[in-house]
Amino acid sequence: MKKRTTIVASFVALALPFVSSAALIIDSQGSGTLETDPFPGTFTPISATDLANSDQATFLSASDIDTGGRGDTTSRLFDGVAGVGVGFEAQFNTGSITINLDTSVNTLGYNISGINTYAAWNTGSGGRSDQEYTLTFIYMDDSFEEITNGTHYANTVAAADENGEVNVWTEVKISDDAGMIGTGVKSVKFDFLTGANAGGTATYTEFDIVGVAVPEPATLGLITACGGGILFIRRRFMI
Ligand SMILES: [Ca+2]
Ligand SMILES: [Ca+2]
Repeated sequence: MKKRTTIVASFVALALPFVSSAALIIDSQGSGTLETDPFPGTFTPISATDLANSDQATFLSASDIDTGGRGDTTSRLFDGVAGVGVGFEAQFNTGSITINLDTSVNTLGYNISGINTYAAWNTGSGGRSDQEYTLTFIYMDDSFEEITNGTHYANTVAAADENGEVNVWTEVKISDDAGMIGTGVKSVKFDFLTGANAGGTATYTEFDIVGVAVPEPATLGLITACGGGILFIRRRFMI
């Protein structure tokens, strides 16, 4: 009996690093009221090198763009900069957008570890920084999975003369305690629910998709071969 207990304990100890509880973490990182200091460095910074930044080889396109009647300003989601004011805003009155990653080279898709969304609005135009959306991953085999949906940041403090919402900017960081939200991803889709915002409009300023390409089998083989070579050398010299 004792031996069995020991074996089980050893198994658990060995298995622990690989245990995946796969619990999604939605971190409403913060918000602020100052137009002059949006997204301070104490929060996760806007990235200009994430998978969805438009000048990266990993970014393919944005498709199925539906801004709900607003003009198409969606290129501002992928330019690596964020700020407050109409020059930074990508506006949606509900609608959706699909962000496609380039799989011509990375044919197995991408392992996604983080989705960071940033919203900001000009105080002169009303409260539009609540973040409400459904996030869906589309995988290499064309299957899809809803990752999360609902209100991810809601202003709760009313302020006079600002359409009842006080925050100028909000920041939401989505991750998973298993490390990866999804593997083999080729596209990321957002469907917007902007009912709580002034005028039913949400003004986002950047969407960052954080992750790495899934290693190709040839790469894995090389790593295995290198590992085998090191083992051979160690054994050789130990003998
Ligand atoms: Ca970016
Ligand atoms: Ca931007």
